Amino acid sequence: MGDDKIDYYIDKYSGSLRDVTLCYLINRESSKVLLALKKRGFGVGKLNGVGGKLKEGESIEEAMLRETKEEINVELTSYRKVATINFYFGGTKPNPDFNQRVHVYIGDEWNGTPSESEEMKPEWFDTNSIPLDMMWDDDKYWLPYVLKGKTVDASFLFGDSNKVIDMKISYKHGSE
Ligand code: 6OG
Repeated sequence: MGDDKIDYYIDKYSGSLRDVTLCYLINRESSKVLLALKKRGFGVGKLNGVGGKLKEGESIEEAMLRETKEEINVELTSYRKVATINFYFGGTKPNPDFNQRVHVYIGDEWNGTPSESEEMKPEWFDTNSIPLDMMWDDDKYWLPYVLKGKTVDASFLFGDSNKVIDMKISYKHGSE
C-alpha cells in the first residue's frame, strides 16, 4: 500500500501538521553551536535545539522567541529561518498525533547567558563535531548543512525505533 513511503504520508497528512519551533544558537567566532539536553517530554534524553509548540494566538516567530527565553533564558536579538522540516510517524503503529512541521531558526545574537531550565540543559559544541548519535535520527541529514549556511526544506518518515525510513530533502541555497 506504499505506507512505508513518505509520499503516502505527505498526501494524507501534510495539510494537518502541527507547527513547532526549533532554534540553535551559533557563536561564529568560536564555531560553536548550542545544543540542549531535553529533560522531559517529546525527545527526552536527546540533544536538540530549543523550541516547542505554539500557544494560542501566537505566531511561529513569537513562539520561537518565547521558547528560547523559557528554555535557556536568552533573548534573541538577531535570528533567521533556515529550514522547514516535516515529520511523519509511521511504522507498525503509526501515530499521526506526533506528526509535526518544525520551523528551524538560527540565533546569531542575544542578550543573556544560556542557562539550564526545568526542560533543557544547554551546552556548546564545535559545529564540526556535533554528537549526532545523541540526537534525533533525521538531524544528520540536514543540521550539518544548515550549520554550513545552507537552507533546507525536508520531509522525514520515521518507522519503528525512531529511525528514518524514507525522506525528501532539498537544499535550497547556501554559502558553500
Ligand atoms: P515539545 O513537543 O516538547 O517540543 N522536534 C524534533 N527535532 C528534531 N531535530 N528532530 C525531530 O524528529 C523532532 N521532532 C520534534 C521540535 C518538541 C521539540 O522537539 C523538536 C520541538 O523543538 C522527529 O514542546
